[in-house]
Amino acid sequence: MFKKLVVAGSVSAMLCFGASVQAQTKWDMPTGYPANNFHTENIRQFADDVDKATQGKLKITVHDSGSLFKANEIKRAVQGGQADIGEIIISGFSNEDPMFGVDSIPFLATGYPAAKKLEAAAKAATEARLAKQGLKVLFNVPWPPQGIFSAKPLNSAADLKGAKWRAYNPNTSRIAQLVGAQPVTIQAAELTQALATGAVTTFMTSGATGYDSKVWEQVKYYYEVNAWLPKNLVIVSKKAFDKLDKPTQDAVLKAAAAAEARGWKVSEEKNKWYKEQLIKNGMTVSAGSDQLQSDFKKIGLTIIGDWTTQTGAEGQAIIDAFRK
Ligand code: PCA
Repeated sequence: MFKKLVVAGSVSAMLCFGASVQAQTKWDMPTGYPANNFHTENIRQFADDVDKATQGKLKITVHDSGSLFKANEIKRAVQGGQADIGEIIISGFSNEDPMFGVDSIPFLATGYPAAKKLEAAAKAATEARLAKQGLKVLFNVPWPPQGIFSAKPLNSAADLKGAKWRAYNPNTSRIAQLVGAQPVTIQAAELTQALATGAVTTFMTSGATGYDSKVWEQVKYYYEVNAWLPKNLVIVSKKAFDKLDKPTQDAVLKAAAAAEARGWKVSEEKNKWYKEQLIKNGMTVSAGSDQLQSDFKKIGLTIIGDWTTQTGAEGQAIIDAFRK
């Protein structure tokens, strides 16, 4: 009897020891953008913060540049459990649900304070949809305002007819369609290559991606129309998150809140720096002619009209809350 108890005791001691060793969790985190991009740097800091706060109990390994999954495959990978956590550009999925495209409606929110307000107005609707897909949003960070890059100078939207236009989400494809350009979907990680081979000559993005992709080798003009600020979201599989113990979950949420605040700040601060780098590398940067601006504003009105039709009363309520 006594012997049995001792054995039982040591078995449970072993189990305890085993459990504490196994309590380390490892997450692979695919992201879509290069190592020196400000989103990626912010995410690495987030992973380090989680590591420190949990004393190594949760290790997040960041795989940048679309190396584990291409940028447009990351959402499905996290939904399907092939990755536990990942970074996505939410407007890339507006074909799945128009709500995902709210931050890429041209000229709705054109600066940081407005983008923040729009984010707050659309947050509940966006997160409820993702929750239904088993996804929890940990934090969001905006890209700097989107402008037009072109190999040739542009005076109006008519100058874009027939151009090979790089798109990164359904709204940028739609813009190509509206100006009579040929849309080609290319992820940021492949943009430099697509420019080098002449697959595309014009596109909308931020100074950040212009700088990351060294677009000045082929592209000489940047028109800062500040059309919208698309957001990247860091999403985690709800299943993976629920498996963590409470202190670890709290550490993740705390690091995520810090990453969101830091990311918004860095995005805004670096916006000016990116523009300076484009100029330093020989690009002509301007606001664009009145004609170009008014042509793009018209495109914005078409797209917001489509969006409110698609999203109905729910979408209208978001626009109203944003404009209040
Ligand atoms: N850069 C990303 C998305 C928006 C941006 O500024 C890209 O061009 O793919």
